[in-house]
Amino acid sequence: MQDLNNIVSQFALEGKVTAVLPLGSGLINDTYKVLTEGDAPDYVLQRVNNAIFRDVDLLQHNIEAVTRHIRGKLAAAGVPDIDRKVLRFIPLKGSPKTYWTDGQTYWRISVFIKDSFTYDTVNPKYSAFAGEAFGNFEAMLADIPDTIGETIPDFHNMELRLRQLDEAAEADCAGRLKEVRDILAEMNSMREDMCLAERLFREGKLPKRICHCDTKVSNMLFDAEGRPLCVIDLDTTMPGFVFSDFGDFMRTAGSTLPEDDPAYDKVALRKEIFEPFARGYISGATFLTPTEKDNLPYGALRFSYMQAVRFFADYLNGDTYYKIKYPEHNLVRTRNQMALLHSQLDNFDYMNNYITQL
Ligand code: GN1
Ligand code: MG
Repeated sequence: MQDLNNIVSQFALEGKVTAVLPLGSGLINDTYKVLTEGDAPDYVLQRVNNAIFRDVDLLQHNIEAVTRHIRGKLAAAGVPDIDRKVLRFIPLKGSPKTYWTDGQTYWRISVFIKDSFTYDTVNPKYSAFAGEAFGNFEAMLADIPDTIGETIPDFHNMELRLRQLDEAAEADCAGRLKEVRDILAEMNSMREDMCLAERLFREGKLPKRICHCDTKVSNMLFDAEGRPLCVIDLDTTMPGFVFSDFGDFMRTAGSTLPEDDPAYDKVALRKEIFEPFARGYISGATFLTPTEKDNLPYGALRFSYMQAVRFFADYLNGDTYYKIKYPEHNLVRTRNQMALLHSQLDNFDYMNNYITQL
């Protein structure tokens, strides 16, 4: 265990630190809340997982550019209370850099937004606002002047994810494949359909835009009433297809159960979330082309499938990527995401009809 107080002391914080406590449920980085005395803000300390995010300098450069640009847009639009609507990262003492490293581990600190909450689900009323918020997020970034690099190259490339699955199955290094061949066979039967976005891109029919690329519902802050405040977890904000942001929200808030719940027969698409979220998203994402809009239901399928493929590949690899709490955790996640995919497939015509009339 590293000396967190020493790490915290590298940053130009206000107030005297009283405690550093674990926070959040992310599967990649380690997150802590830094409490301070009196009126000074509390903070969020994160250790960036540099085995996954190999170029932390690029990553923080992206995040600084994205938050600066959004801050400017909000100010220009006269939005009140901007500090609750966009993250603010703290520089080091005596340096403008917003991360600290001892050469092995990488750390950063942002201001904790007071009276904000994260949820693993969202009610129908506020999912319209959540859709609008993610749509707006992309709309605001459409004219960012900085170059935003890929913090994980080919992060949401379905063809690459399938190649990684092939490699994991081929190597079978944890000896787990024999028990779960049925899952692999089913995934393989869907490959072509799920790589539609990559084909459209090659044909010049689908653009890449700066997207958040991790819009699970727990990556948004809400106020006490449940209204969205601020989009967080900006590590994967990079060029991608809009399906990423639509699909990942539908995968999480748009499911009856969390991504690792083993009650597979109860996993289903929540229409009462899909409808307002789609409406909100389309109203916020003012730039959508017809191809992007028409394929949003595919975006939902794509992300349940992609996440199932990623969890499954990690299971076959012996759990080297996602944090797990028990040995079968990634398998349970895989089956859960496949159950969601089935429910979304059952509702594919319904989703298409709904989007068409918007
Ligand atoms: C990871 O960092 P976190 O826990 O918000 C993952 C996402 C997955 C998600 C599944 C960098 O997100 O892509 O969708 O877990 N992030 C990375 O819960 O791989
Ligand atoms: Mg997160």
